[in-house]
Amino acid sequence: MDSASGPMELGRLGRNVVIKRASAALTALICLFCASTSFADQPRPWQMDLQAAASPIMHQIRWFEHYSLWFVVPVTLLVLALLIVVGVKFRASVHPVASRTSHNTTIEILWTIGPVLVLFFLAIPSFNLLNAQLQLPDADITVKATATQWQWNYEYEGGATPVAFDSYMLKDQDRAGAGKADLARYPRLLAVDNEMVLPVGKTVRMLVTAAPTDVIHAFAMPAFGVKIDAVPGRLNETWFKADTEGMYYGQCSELCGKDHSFMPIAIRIVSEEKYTAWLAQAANDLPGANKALMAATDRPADNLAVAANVSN
Ligand SMILES: [Cu+2]
Repeated sequence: MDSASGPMELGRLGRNVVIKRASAALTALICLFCASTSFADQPRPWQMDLQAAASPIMHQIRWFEHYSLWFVVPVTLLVLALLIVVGVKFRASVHPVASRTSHNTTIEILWTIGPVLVLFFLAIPSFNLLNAQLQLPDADITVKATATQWQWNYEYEGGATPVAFDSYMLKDQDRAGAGKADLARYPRLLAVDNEMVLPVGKTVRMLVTAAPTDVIHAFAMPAFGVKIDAVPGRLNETWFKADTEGMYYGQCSELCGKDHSFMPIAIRIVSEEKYTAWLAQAANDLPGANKALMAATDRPADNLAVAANVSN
């Protein structure tokens, strides 16, 4: 008895350590996800899922994705199961003489009606989503994005003083000078020198084009569910309404030449007051306006985990 209780005790201790380590790892993982929400969304290493939704359209896209999986997964499993059953049950060694059945009315009816129903249930919400994406609501702000090999130009329409600027990918040697050394907030290959700044909760109309003698690019912002071609000589239109403040990253999404992967899109979503102040200052002094906005919105990197619990 005594000799048996030793190993059992050890086993229990071992199990406790494993459970403790697992719960610590889980907590760390949860903290990691919480910390990441404090600077909105961007692609991450080994990301398997879509970026977190930050606009009504993207919420709808996420919903539709989950909804369609309820059809995709069962159909895939059914086909896999049928393949296995048929492969095993009707293999040559068991069934030396092949069946000559050529018709079965019940099966014909079932496999016609089944797919029709599946397509019907997929098509209705899909068309609704497409409509919501393509029907522009009344816009509060209009910004024109013009793509050139290889940067973006943003032009704020309708203001008293025009605000327009180029947005280039941030080079590593310029990070310190720009005050953007924090790689978590300003990731490599995604951070830019001048972000597009927009207010939270406002409907933004994006006019998207490419410079007249340029090539086709595409304006994409995954967290807002936006992706639209930038075609020379043609003005495309899309919209979004960001529902959370923070920094969002996208990339040119149409292969456009050698620096295609070096023309990111960065949008900083801030409160309406901060946006108004930034816009007024940006008309005359863009670097000053950006610096003031960074000072007002960016928190020190070591506070990210703490800041995660405070909405920005
Ligand atoms: Cu491009």
